Amino acid sequence: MAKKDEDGEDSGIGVATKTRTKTQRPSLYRVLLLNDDYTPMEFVIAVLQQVFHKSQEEAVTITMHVHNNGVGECGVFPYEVAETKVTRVMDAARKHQHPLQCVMEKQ
Ligand code: TYC
Repeated sequence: MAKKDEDGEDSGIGVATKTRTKTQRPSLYRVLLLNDDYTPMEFVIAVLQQVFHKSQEEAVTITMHVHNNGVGECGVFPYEVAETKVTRVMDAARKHQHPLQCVMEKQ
């Protein structure tokens, strides 16, 4: 409660009661696709569209980037979302017997 001065006006003196609660932002993880010599381009493009909601054009750009550079980013997500996407990619790759690898790393 703020002190009132003799005239009953707020003196501006008081006890600070606000606590600064540190906001905990979730850690973010990059999801990366790794290149290999066997997974068909079309499969990688389809995965990027279905799992990462990329447009055809974005998916092609990322696929070519991975093909040319060995690794590329599909997106950045909170831990559990990143984990689910990695699992979806790896399950699809296994199902179609492609060696495609997808990993996550703390940003
Ligand atoms: N290098 C593969 C090929 O030539 C294509 C490919 C692209 C594979 C991206 C994996 O993450 C990958 N068929």
